[in-house]
Amino acid sequence: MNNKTGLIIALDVTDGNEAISISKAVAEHVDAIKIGYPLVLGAGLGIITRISEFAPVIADFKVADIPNTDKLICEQTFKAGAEAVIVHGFTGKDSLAECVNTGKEYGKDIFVVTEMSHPGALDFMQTVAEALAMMAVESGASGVVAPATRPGRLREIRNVVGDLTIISPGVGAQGGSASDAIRAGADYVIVGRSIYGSRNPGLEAGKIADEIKKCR
Ligand code: NUP
Repeated sequence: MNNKTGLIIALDVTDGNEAISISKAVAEHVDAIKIGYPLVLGAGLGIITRISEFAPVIADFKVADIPNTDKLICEQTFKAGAEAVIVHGFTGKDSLAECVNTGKEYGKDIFVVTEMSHPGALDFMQTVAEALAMMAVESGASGVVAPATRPGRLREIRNVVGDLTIISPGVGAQGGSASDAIRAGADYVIVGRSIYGSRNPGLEAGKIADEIKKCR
């Protein structure tokens, strides 16, 4: 993933053709297209291969199982053409190590969730977020996911992970701002509904890419 615009679209539509047309419209403004269960359950795993024509695909599968199952999930996702998989860290060191090793076998990236961006993350995740971030560093993962909705927490997670890549969701529909997240230490912001739910996704993506450019 080349950091040109600092923007990743979260493409949570469920129709394959709509996903392709939005991918085309936003391609020049994004560094990656993040897809997840909504799109893959709606359109099939092959949608990863189709979307890869427009930008590198990050598969947000929040993998969270025993090591062997994690490996099988990551393998299938990389074989479909994903450049990166998002995994959970709370399953522990052995599960995370299996994901990271599978990523290395395929020459692909693993991103580890730390503190999520929604309010419910305060119930359990916030208390262990720094430990998860530290484990991500020690595991050799490529980066972490940290919340744009809490720039203060994003900064604290940046302090733990050093120069590891941070991708940061929660901009727009969840209330976070792209510039605040970048200033707090995010390398990339992830934006979903504000782009794919707008009348003109290409225009909206361009505006957010401009905002990021100005504060870098
Ligand atoms: O902590 C997280 N918060 C979050 O919103 C971790 C995530 N992976 N996401 C994902 O980012 C979420 O599943 C969705 O795909 C995207 C944010 O979308 P939106 O709120 O901009 O529509």
